[in-house]
This record gives sequence, C-alpha cells and structure tokens, in this order.
Amino acid sequence: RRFHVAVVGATGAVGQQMVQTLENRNFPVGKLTLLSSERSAGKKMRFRGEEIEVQAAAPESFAGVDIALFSAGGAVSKVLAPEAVKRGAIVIDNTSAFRMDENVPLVVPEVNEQDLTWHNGIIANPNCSTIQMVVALEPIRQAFGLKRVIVSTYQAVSGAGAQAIEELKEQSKALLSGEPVTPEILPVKSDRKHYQIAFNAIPQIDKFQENGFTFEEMKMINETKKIMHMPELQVAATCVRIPVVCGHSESVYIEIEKDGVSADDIKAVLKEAPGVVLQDDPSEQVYPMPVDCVGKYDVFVGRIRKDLDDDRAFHLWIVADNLLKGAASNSVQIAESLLKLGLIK
Ligand code: 11C
Repeated sequence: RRFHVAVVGATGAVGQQMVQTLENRNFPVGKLTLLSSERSAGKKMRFRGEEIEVQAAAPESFAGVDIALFSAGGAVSKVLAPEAVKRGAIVIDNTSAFRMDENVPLVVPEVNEQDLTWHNGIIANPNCSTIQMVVALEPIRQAFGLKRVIVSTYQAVSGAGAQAIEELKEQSKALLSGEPVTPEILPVKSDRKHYQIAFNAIPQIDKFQENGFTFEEMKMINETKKIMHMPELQVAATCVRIPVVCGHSESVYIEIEKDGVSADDIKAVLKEAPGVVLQDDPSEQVYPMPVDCVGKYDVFVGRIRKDLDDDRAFHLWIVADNLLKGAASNSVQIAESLLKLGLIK
C-alpha cells in the first residue's frame, strides 16, 4: 500500500530535506501534501519530477493523511499535531514540543526503535545534536556499559534555519569586502542580543535556563537519558555555534563501566554499529569533518582514543548532517520503522 504523507513546514531548511529524503529513500508515498505558514503558501516544490503547490496549514489539511512529518516550530506542532492525530494521522514531530512528554516516544531507530510500539499518535524526533551522539553511544553502552558523558558541540548555522544560513553568507561577504555587519538572527532570533557568526564562535544555542545551561544543552542532557532509557546517566553539554553551513560536530568524553577496554575495542564495536561509519586513521589524517558528511544519512565517528588518566574514559569526535540524520532522514527512518513493525494500518 502507498501512504498519504504530509510535510508541515515544507519550505523550511528541514522541510525541504524531508521532501527530498522521502524521494531519495523511495518511501511509498501515494500522495504528498505540502503545508506551511500563510507566508510561504503558494510556493511550488518538486517531488518525483512533479510540482506540488504548498498550502497554508490548517486542521482540515490533515483529512485522509496517514503520516504527518512536522518541522515548523514547536508552537505550530502544539496546535496542529493533535488536530492531525484526531483525523487519523500518525505525527512524527521534529520540534521540542512533545519530546519530554512521557506519553510520547522519542525515537532514534538505531537505538530505541521498539519504543514506537507504545506511541499514542505522536512520535517525537530528537534534537539533531542528540541524535548523532546517541547513535554512537548506544553500541558502546551495549558492549561496555556507560556511566558519564561530557560533550562540547560545534554546530552548523543550518540548525537555526534558512535565515541563519543567509545571515552567515551575507556576513561573510560583507566582512570580506570590508563592510560592517548588523547581526539580526544568531545566536537566537527571539533573544535580546545578536552577535556576528562569520569568523566567530558563539557559545549559546537556544535560550539560557535558570541553571546556567542553554535549552539546547538541556535538550542534549534530557533527551539522551530518555532515548537510552538511562535516567541515571551523567550527562553535561556545552553547545557552540560555528560558521559552518551544514554538519554538526561533537567532541565527546565518555566513561564506561567495564575495565580493561582499549580504543581498538571501541573501534571494533563502532565498525559494526548500525548507522555508524568509522573514519579513524591518524596515520593517514583520516577523521570526520562536516564538509564530507553533508548529504549523508550516517553518523561519522573518529579520533577515538583512551584518556591518559582514567582507564575507563575515552574521547570521540562525532559528525553528522544535522538536516538529514539530525532531522529529516531520522524522521523518515521512523516512518520506515513504523511500516516495518506493522504499526501503520
Ligand atoms: C540547532 N539543534 O542546531 C538546533 C536545531 O530542537 O529541533 C534543532 C532544534 C530542535 O540550533
């Protein structure tokens, strides 16, 4: 059978990739409905060689829809996801609106596909920087146990949307021409101050919380524990925006449970892990970089080494396309898993 799929936020940085990924992964789409805000309605997008006009999203848009992929911001999901479910659709939501709701599974298929079995209509797609990290950590946890994670991220501007990509490009051009810049989007569009991203690094992604961490950092902390079913896991994160268009990178420090494990043992596990590509050969200067990961669905891991002071601690470098594995392709993979597990009627 073929399915009626809707993409909400179709014209956005992630929405465009969702449409492309449905096509590239040959998802059995019978009908594709593209939805957006009023502002983007009327635009045309291509899917399998045909032009589809984008419509303004409304509750009635979901009549007859089997699967709705949402990526139009948390506020839109909060209002329209329940409307889609009411009309019989399964929602795969790529916003933070429902991720920590205990009635909503938060799923990365390589890690916790079975959580899909208890969904109640809405399935949450985790934050991009969380997804790529847990894909690499879960096989290590299964083999050697996992006690503690400390991550620092180097995140691409596309995580903040199409306007942030434009801002980086415009600022880069202006500064190279000796012209002044007026930051308006990054680090957070709705926060009070904005800073230059071109030729800079900004240690703020999303808004600050009362505990001194940003919301992005709290997402990495809380979502990792939920996806891995490890409320006791010790996790800390520092999230930084860098002037890269696409591809998030992460320096990850882990402490495992088992004694006597070598870096080669960790590499052997990751070599066989689903969704992971091991790129680790210092003798040949081989390691993952964002420019090489763009357009790919996998998570790339390298620079794996044992800590010099703690026998149970290791360092890893993890890179993935934040718009694909971090968002669009993980969402489409969730839809594929629903089919595989017989969870869509
Ligand atoms: C960023 N990780 O790079 C964010 C974007 O919760 O889905 C994804 C926000 C989210 O800015």
